[in-house]
Amino acid sequence: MAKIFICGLVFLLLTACSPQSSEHTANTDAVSANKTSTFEVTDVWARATFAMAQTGAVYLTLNNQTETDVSLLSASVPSDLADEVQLHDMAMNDGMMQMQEMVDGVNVDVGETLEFRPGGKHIMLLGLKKPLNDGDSFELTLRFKNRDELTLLVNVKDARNLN
Ligand SMILES: [Cu+2]
Repeated sequence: MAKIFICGLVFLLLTACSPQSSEHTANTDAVSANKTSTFEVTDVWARATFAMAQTGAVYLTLNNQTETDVSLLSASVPSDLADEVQLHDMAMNDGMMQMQEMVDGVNVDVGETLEFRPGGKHIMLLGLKKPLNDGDSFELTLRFKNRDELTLLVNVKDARNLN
């Protein structure tokens, strides 16, 4: 009887501890200006463009494990890279999928993980001044409502090489 009780206790301890340790690992890997924060921006990349491209797209994942909703208002890149940066989403328009600007920004609710990915939400670079080549990197600054801005390094990847 005593043995069973001990095993049960160990099992409980293990299950109680494992979510915490995996969360800790995720925080360590996260790109974040504020280490105590549990708002994370991960998987930041831009799709490589062809030589004369006028536009580019950046993708990332926003994960809000704070106590308050987070609102991403805008993004910017150095002026020698692009003229303008907009937050875009895809929407049906006259039976066609088209992209449109999210002029009011985008909300990340408490506990939500929001993915910007090809075919969905993306950060659009307009008036691209040079092509984005596989292996390049550049700085992207995100501005939030009620939150410090965040500057991230974006790696350019050839989408054909992605899994
Ligand atoms: Cu777009």
